[in-house]
Amino acid sequence: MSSRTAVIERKSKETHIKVKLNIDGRGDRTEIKTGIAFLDHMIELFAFHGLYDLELEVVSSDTAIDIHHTNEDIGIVLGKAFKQALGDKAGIRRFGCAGAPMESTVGRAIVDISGRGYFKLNVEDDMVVPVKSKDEYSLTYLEHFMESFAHAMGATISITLQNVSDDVHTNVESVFKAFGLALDQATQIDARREGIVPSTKGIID
Ligand SMILES: [Mn+2]
Repeated sequence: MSSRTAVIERKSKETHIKVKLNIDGRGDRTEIKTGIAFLDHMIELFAFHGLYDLELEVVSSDTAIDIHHTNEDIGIVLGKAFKQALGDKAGIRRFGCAGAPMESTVGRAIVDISGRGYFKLNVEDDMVVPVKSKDEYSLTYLEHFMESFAHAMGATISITLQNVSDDVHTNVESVFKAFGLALDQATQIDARREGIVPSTKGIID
């Protein structure tokens, strides 16, 4: 199997981001510098549990406004990196499904590397409105991040949060862990499918 890696640099008038990814990594060789401490923690968890080697650097960004563009653009760059590293997607499992509990909260992620970018967040108990993190991170930002990732990668991603906590950290962390695990499953090679693109269409573009 050739190496499943990607190096991406994206520069816009709002952000400048560099990323280096190895899908077949160990998870503990990460260097995440987004400038948003909360998001560094979440992306590190994602890479650790997904067993990705990941370097991500936000060289510059317009966080003087707020974290909106930076959060969104990191999602775009990571999605592009996974898409590039997977190439023609021959042999991959394509689907992944995982859950991660944290205290009473459960984050569940279902991933289909379908070529179609779509994202849906289902919050099962929206009676509780979680407070924002110190970096102003919220479920709305989580939604923006995942949506950008899904569209840039060409993946259908469905996330469900059960027993929502009033601590945004707990909610978002359970989602990033579950997403790392589900994406790891979906990107793994199935030996029975050697060289075959996992679609009855014959391509996933
Ligand atoms: Mn934590």
